[in-house]
Amino acid sequence: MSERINVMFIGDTAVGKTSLIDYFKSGKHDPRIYSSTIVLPETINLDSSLLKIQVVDTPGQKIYEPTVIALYPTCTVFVFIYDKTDRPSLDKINYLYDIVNDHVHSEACEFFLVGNKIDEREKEVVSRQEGLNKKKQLNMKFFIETSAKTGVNIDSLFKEIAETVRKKQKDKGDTVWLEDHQPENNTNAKNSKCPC
Ligand SMILES: Nc1nc2c(ncn2[C@@H]2O[C@H](COP(=O)(O)OP(=O)(O)O)[C@@H](O)[C@H]2O)c(=O)[nH]1
Ligand SMILES: [Mg+2]
Repeated sequence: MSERINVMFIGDTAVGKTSLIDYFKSGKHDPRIYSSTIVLPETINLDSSLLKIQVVDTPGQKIYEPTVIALYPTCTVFVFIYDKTDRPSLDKINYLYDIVNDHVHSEACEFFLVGNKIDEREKEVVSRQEGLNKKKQLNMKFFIETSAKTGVNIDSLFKEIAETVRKKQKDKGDTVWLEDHQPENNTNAKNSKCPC
């Protein structure tokens, strides 16, 4: 059976986790508050529908921590998100990073860092340099600043996620080709699926 790569969006409450996923899916911002979401498994197609991944959106509230922690070992790509207008949400990244690392084989995982709400220039309290420093400090693979309100850099973020997922699947010899998108004369991809 083909193994799906799970991508977890993780961060404090209201940093914009759900909004980022929603914007990527719909191409627009929905200002409704989603903060009460517990765990929202989202299946989205990436990269011209060639890859399918599962995105696990999570709440930031502490009472849901045990539920979320139980999902960590099922995920391979972790996208840590903070809000550029909220310093405590940046401070929380180290705390979340440590918990994740206690529950996964970190050498098999990839870690991304996202500073969201770049559109809120007047309220900004976390600079781009501080984000870059955090990425370096935690030895993460990728850092980007985004806006789930205006859409800035959302395509770049998901493109990078897609490339990372594709590489992970290739490393596993487990590329998932959707029915309609199998390349012609390429039987390898199909045959490379685990027969079990
Ligand atoms: N200005 C601005 N607001 C945002 C952005 N992303 C999310 N929001 C707002 O922040 C609030 C929390 O967003 P939500 O996606 O529910 O956060 P989550 O709890 O991390 O999933 C909502 O009111 C969103 O409309 C952004 O990039 N810019
Ligand atoms: Mg949410």
